Amino acid sequence: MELLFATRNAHKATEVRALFAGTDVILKTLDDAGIDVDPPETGDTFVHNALEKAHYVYTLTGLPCIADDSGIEVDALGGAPGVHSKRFSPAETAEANNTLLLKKLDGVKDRSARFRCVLAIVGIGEDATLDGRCEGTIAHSISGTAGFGYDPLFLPTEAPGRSMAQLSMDEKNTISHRGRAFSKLPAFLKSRT
Ligand code: ITT
Repeated sequence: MELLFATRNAHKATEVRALFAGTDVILKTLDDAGIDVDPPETGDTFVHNALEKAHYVYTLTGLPCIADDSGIEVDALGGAPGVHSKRFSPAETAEANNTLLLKKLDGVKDRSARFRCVLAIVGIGEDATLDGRCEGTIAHSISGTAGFGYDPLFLPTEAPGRSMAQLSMDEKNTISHRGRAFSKLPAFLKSRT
């Protein structure tokens, strides 16, 4: 089955491609399809934004579409940055976002956090969402160079002593919010075809 992945984030696309390599789920990104749009995300929840992105591209193309809305929730910040993870700092770069997060947690003891991902599927029967999460804590400094975004600051509970940015892509996909949400996709597709 071919699905159009409504993302402009090359890191997400690389991770998800690795998950489906050698399977019959064929993913095309917007770039692959030559579609030059940036799907809107105007809501306050991952579910709203994931469905909004998938709908936007489905309306343009009529092709079955999926979209991922994801982010990091920090308990001591009341769940922020959450859906605003990408635009947490004014500069909107990973480096500036991580610096701001460290600043906001300066002197804070409770550093518990989680990554969340909602995967929306539009155009295969009723709209649907699948989700995944990964629990951990925010480190006191960055480490590692793999991955993207907040990975260098995130210490997954399931990978003691390493940040998400110190895991291989396969290791990240096994425990990550995105890996968990997308690993539910084959069974979902089977149930709809
Ligand atoms: P698309 O909407 O085009 O898919 P995006 O980067 O705008 O790409 P989101 O709105 O879902 O995606 O925001 C995701 C942000 O959350 C991302 O930019 C990172 O800051 C953070 N994030 C999500 N997943 C992450 C991961 O696996 N590792 C590190 N940071 C992540």
